[in-house]
Amino acid sequence: MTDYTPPEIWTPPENPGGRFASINRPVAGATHEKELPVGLNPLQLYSQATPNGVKATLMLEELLAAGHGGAEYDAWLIEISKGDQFGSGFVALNPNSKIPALHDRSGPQPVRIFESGAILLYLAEKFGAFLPTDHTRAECLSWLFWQMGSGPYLGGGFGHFYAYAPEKIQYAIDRFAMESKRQLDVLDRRLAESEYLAGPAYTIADMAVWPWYGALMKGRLYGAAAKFLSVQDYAHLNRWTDAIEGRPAAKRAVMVNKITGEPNTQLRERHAASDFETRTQDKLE
Ligand SMILES: N[C@@H](CCC(=O)N[C@@H](CS)C(=O)NCC(=O)O)C(=O)O
Repeated sequence: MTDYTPPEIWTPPENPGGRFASINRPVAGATHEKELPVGLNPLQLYSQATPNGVKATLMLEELLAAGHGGAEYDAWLIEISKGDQFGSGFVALNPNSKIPALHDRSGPQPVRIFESGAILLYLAEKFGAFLPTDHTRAECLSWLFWQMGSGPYLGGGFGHFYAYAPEKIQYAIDRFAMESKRQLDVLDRRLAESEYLAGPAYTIADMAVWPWYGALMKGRLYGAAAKFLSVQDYAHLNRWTDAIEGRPAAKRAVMVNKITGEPNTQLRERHAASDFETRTQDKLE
């Protein structure tokens, strides 16, 4: 138990501690001038391979795999621990200073898109793909928006207090473990009755949910969190996780803008499909 009593008016602590403390600020806007690089492809992605970033690269890689050549993209690294998201060029694309952000330069009028859910929907509508047009469309949108609302409880709530906070606060961990387990059960029950979240087809709803909940199921999030939350109990969620995990586009998507883990799993920037092969060759030589 902490003996902290909130003052009448909050002021930022000098040293908040914990991971990410150095990039947390109580104000928005740019901290420094920095233009963003621009490549030759129609779509410019500015991101990092966090779960929110992987949503965008998964959709782009799936579009390319499905033959939508107009989805060719340059993926530039925004290193959030270094504060790249507060550069003036990035803030002009996303006033909320969070990855991923997309710039569509394919038309006469460039279009900026921020928020991963908006990026998925924008691309689905632009290419007429992975968003059903039948009665399952509403189900797809429901699960897409479910992820946008639920993910922060798993990440900013459970993940933060379980893995990143400078002290282990049982009340906070219990509260968010409870909610995370409930969410896993929500998904498991849906996937017991349906192959994918929206219905029989793989859609942007799955692409929004898998980078978070699939990563948790596979032990890629928050250290020992998979064991702590007994993820093996969710058989249907496991089946669905494996199905997406096996997709070639998913294998590529998790590498893009990745700067942690084994070197052969990282592709710092992506500018062409061949970058994946070059990276593998580089490591072999
Ligand atoms: N709701 C946003 C969340 C994006 C987000 O939280 N991105 C994190 C990385 S996963 C970020 O950029 N954090 C940097 C910061 O908070 O300064 C989305 O879905 O795109």
